[in-house]
Formats: sequence, structure tokens, C-alpha cells
Amino acid sequence: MTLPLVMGVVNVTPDSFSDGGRFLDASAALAHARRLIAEGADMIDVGGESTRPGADPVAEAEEISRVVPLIRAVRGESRVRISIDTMKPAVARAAVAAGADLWNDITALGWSPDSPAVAAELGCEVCLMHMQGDPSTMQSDPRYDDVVEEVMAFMIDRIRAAAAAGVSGARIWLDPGIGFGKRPEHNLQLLRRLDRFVETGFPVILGVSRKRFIRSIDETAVEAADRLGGSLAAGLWGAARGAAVLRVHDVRETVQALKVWAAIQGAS
Ligand code: HH2
Repeated sequence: MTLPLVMGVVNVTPDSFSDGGRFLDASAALAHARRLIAEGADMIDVGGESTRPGADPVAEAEEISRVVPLIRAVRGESRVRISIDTMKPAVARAAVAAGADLWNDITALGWSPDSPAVAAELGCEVCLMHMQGDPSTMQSDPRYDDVVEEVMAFMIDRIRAAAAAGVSGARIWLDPGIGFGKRPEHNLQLLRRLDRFVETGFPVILGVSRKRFIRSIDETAVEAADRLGGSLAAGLWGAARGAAVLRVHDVRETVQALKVWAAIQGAS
């Protein structure tokens, strides 16, 4: 049994939904990244623009100035894998030059017509995530006839676009995009049928950490930081169904949950 890798989130933003503003300062961001690595993160996901519904867009130069110093500093002292959470090819390019290994794109290389070619040229790994609509409107009225099959069809389309531009299939990762243009029941259906994505053979990244659908199940979990229990439950569910990576804010607790889960299986 293979345990998923744990990807710790470092948002260098003033407005991310769960930790906005905490790590905008460069030294605070580096201290947080160091802490996540010490807690057992296999990867660090660095973001300089919030994707929460209604977040303010960030100019390219500003986004680069938020993420590049952090990536350079982490790369200078650690071999941890680094991913850059951005839609912008210029930011991905600067991040890879600074030492990032994976371009985590919530628009699945769809934000700019240049994105697929830039991903091919950079030669880095690429995460293609599904989102219905865009961050400013995605939660206003998301609709699907069959969410699992529609997300799957989108994935196939984006894999083809990446491959046509020259991105190697061996470098592609998929993510169903929990919370991105989805109602609570859509998120639950995607989690229930995570095997559908895993069976494609592409590694699957799962981001459930502190997300709003948890509040739809436990209405007392009003604040993002109140959603640790739900995050761990959904993360372990994903691990059991073959997710390759769990994208999380609470690294220590996730690593512990995975270790206990693995130990129980080993004993059975
Ligand atoms: N979720 C968020 C951001 N990026 N990338 C992937 N691949 N999968 C996800 O589920 C995902 C993601 C949203 O979380 P967060 O980064 O904490 O908040 P914000 O977008 O407000 O910065």
C-alpha cells in the first residue's frame, strides 16, 4: 500500500480563504514553509494569488515578487518538491527558474493560450485541475448533469491539449478541483468516485483541506480552521482510494492520520 504524498500549502497572499494574510511577509512565509517541511511535508505548494470566490486578481509582477523569493529560499535549503500554484505562464516560468518542480494550475493550462506551450517548454510536472467557471463567479450557480463524467471529459480534453503542445504524459497530474464551481453534493460525488480519476493512471492530487463543503455537513465549522476533522476524514478517504497527493494546510495532523491509518492496515 502506498501512502499519498503530503503537499503543504503556503499562501503568500493577503486574502486566501483559510490563512490569508498570515504569510504575506517573506520571512513569515519562509518560517511557515520550514515548519511544514519539519512536520513531514513531501511537497510545498506556493501560491501568490488567492482563488477563493471573489478574491482580488493579482498583477503578474506582484505575484512573481510574492512567490519567487520564497521558492528560491526553500530550494536553497531543502530538496523538498516545490509546486507553484498559479494560472499565469509568466509566474510559472519565474517559479521554475527559481527551483519549482510542478506547475499547479487551477485552470488546467486554460488561462492563457500560451500555457500549454510554456508547460511543455519548462519541462516541469503539471497539475491539471478542474474548475467550472472562474474564481469570481464559480460558486454562484454551479450545475452538472453528471459531475463525475463531466469532470472526467474535461480532464481528457485538457490532457489532449497539453499533450498536443508537447507536455509529456509522464508529467501530468490530475485534480478534480474540490470546491471549484461545485455544490456540496458535487464535491461528495467526486470524492465518492475518486477511483474514476485514479484508474486513468495519472497521479491524482486531492485538495479537501478546510474547504467549505465540510461546513455543509457540520454547520458549526464556520471558520476554515474549524474544519480539521472533516479535512482528515476526507483526506483519508482519498488516500484509501489511491490519491497520490493530499494538498493540506495541517501537515502534522495529516501525516499522523496517514501513519495511524497505514499502521492499522499493516496489522490487519
Ligand atoms: N485548492 C485551492 C488552491 N489551489 N490547487 C489544487 N491543485 N487543488 C486544490 O484543491 C486547490 C488548489 C484553494 O485553497 P487555498 O490555497 O488554501 O486558498 P486560496 O485559493 O484562497 O489561496
